[in-house]
Parts: sequence; C-alpha cells; structure tokens
Amino acid sequence: MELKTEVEKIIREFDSQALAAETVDALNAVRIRYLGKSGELTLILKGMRDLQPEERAAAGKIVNAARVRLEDCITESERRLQRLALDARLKTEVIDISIPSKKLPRGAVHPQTLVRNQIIEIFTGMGFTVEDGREVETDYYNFEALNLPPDHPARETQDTFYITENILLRTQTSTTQIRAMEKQQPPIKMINPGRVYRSDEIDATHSPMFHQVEGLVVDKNITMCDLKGVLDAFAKRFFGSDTKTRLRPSHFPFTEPSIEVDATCSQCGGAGCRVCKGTGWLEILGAGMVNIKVLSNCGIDPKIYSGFAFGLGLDRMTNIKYGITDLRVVFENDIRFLKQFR
Ligand code: 2NM
Repeated sequence: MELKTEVEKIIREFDSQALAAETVDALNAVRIRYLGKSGELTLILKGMRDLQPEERAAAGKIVNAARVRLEDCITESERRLQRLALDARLKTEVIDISIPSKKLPRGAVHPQTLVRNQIIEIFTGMGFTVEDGREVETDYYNFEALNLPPDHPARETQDTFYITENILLRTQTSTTQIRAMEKQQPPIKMINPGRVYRSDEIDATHSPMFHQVEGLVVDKNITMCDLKGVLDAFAKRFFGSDTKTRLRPSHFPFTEPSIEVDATCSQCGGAGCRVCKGTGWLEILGAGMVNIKVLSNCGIDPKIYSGFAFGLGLDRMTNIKYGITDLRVVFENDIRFLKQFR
C-alpha cells in the first residue's frame, strides 16, 4: 500500500475509535494503540529508517503531520471527556446549605485584659491619654531621672534585669512618663499601662514580668487634693460607688510627699474577711506629688508647675477584682480558668 493511503486509513480508524471512547482511560488506550512505543503510527515512523534518503523527506512530512493531527485530537478529546465528567458530577452532587456549620469554640477575653480595659476606660473618661513606651531602657530613664541615687536598693542587680551595665529591662512604666515630660510642656495627663520586669522568684505574689498602670498629671496648681479626688473617683468606679479610700504616708524617691492608697475591701465591703485579712482595707496603689527634682530633670519648671503620679499593679487589681489569691493563675492561661470569664 502506498504510504499516504496507509496513513489516511490509520487516521480514519483512529478518529472513529477516539470518538467512541467514553472515558479518559478508554481514550488513553486508543492513544497507546496508535502513538505508544509500538503503536501503529510509531512503527511507521520507525520504519522510515529503512527508506532511501530521497524518499525519506516526503514520507517524513506525511507521517509527522499525521502524528501532530493525532496528538491534537487526543488533547481535545481529553478536555471534552473531563468536561463531561464534571457535568455529570455537578448533576448528581448536591450541597445541602441548610446543614448547620461546625461550631467554632468561643474564646474569652483574659481577665487581665478586662481589668486593663476597664482602668483605661475610667481614666480616659477623666481626660487622661494612654501611652506606652519601650521595655528595654537605659539606666537614666529607669532610675537616674526618677531620683533614684546610685546606691538605692532598688538598683541592685538582684531586682533589675541588666542587659549591659547601662541598658536594662524597665522595672516601672514611669520611663514613659519621663520621656513625655522631656518632650512636652504641661498640661500632661496620661496613664501608662505596660509590662515591667523584676528579677523575682515566681510565687503566689511575685513574677519576673508583671503589669503596671502608672498615671501622671502635671499642670499649674496641681495639689494633693487633685490626687485624692482622682484616685477616690477611680476606686469608686472600679470597685463600686460604696467604696471608700484612705491615704497612708509612704516613701518613694520620685514623689514628695508619698502616699499609699487603700480602698475598702471589695469582697466584704469593709467588715473584714479572708481577702483583706480581717482589716476591711486593701492596698490598691502608691502615689505622691512628683518630686521637684524629677520635674527639673525633665525640663519642667517646678516654680510654675506641679504634679501628682501614681502606680498600680494590674495583676494585683485583677486578683482583687475576681477574688483570685494566686498571681500564677493569671499568667498560666489554663483554659479551664480562662473559660470562666465568658
Ligand atoms: C508609683 C508610686 C508613686 C510615679 C512617679 C512618676 C514620675 F515619673 F512622675 F516621677 N511616675 N510614677 C509613681 C509615684 C509611681 O508606683 C507605685
């Protein structure tokens, strides 16, 4: 048979078989029969080695054109079959959109966050701004500017995490207040929630990392009355309107005079209980009038301006608020504990 006729016959047979294939597998079998290693067309291609060079060019053209034709047909049929298969699947597969979705477990806001947000809300309600600064600080901002002389016990390495001789993890958030006072002249009215670090062993009342909220008010004519009024208003909003506060003298290097503020026990209302150890009072924060040395250090003239500052432990406030007696449960994030705050 002449080559051209033979190839045309192969194409015809291939076409009818490819058209009859109803699955991708059946089509693949057709492909192998004609284009596989010993397929009909492949054998013809191989046989061309035996032809004379002058015949080979013309024959090659015919056979190669046939090969391209067959391959194109396979590709197109494959697409057609895949489309058919998808159509069939879409017809039989039904998605029931009325089936309820899988329930996602509902989380809870951490009690610490609840308390922080509440404190922020109370103070912003009184016109305070909220700012945080860096946790890695220099000796100057953590101690020197706050009137902590070099021999002060709080500077000893057993309390402070030093990174180098001059760089440390802040032990209080007042560093942010020093930077604020350096940057801007009064009026200043800010609170500074944030993490602080002290080299303490972990126990029921200590942790090497804990949370503080410090506050600072600097303006003309700020007095102890302002301090007392603001902190009493805070205690009433935080613990309830029946809460009373009292001031006790204390000592901090950065304030003069310095005080500690007690609130009537939120657990027993002042009658005396386990939480307040029978006294009816709970110490809630330290405060005082900003030491004039601190104001001067920051470029604020103490002859014109005065201010008060306070610092409270957020972790302690959380414990008091929720009657928790061990600081560690607040840090451990046991899901059984956290679930109770939903
Ligand atoms: C406290 C108690 C008393 C305080 C002082 C300052 C600053 F920067 F104005 F000097 N910030 N925070 C302060 C005063 C903090 O924590 C128990």
